[in-house]
Amino acid sequence: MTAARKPLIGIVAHPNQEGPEEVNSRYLGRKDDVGAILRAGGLPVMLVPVYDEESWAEAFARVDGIMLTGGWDMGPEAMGLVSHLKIENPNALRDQADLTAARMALALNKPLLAICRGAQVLNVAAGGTLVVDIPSEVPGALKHRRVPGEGDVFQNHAVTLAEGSLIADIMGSLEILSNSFHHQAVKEPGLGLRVSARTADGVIEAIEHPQMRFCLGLQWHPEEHSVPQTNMQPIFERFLQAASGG
Ligand SMILES: [Mn+2]
Repeated sequence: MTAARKPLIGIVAHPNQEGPEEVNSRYLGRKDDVGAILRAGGLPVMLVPVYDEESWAEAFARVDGIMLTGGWDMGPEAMGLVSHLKIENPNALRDQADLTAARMALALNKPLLAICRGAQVLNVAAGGTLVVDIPSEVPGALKHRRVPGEGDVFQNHAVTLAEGSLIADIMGSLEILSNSFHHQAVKEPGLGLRVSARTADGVIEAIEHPQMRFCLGLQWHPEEHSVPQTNMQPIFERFLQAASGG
């Protein structure tokens, strides 16, 4: 008897944004993202931003699910803005690759797990808007990230999950503690998306698409095991279950 075929999860790799040109021409994936998929029983493969249209289409036909990962801000063009002073370290190549992946996942009803920046990309791909800079746009905003010199990378905060939502069902609770390391957030949800989690300051922490097999955008980082009180692995397990046709 042969083992069941593992679902193939396409993780969109990102351009290296640090250093000289020869270093910038490399594409990266993060150990924690890959590890979370492996632990949940999936086979992660990297999709690279230099694919042409035909390669994207073929890659999409083969993978069983798509994962968009964390990173720097989206650029103004990707968000439909002329410019914005508070955008941090955007990369047009990455925006284009992530948006292509999100749009194809939506169009093909492919299971999609979008983390942090990925959730923002998902929202923009569906026609939604973003809070470009939380501290200046959200009155009374909680702290959603730490800056260098403040110790641990992550700020932790409580998140309230919407009753009846996919994320509440996965977590088995309407209140969780999550890590937080983001500068932007979803503002107006895109077509078909619903808000399924917020922090006490009203910042949107999760979006999902109830009409899709599995489409979840999380503002926090479930792939990082920085909050021992909250087991995030069920998120990946449910994603893999959807990707394997369950
Ligand atoms: Mn947050």
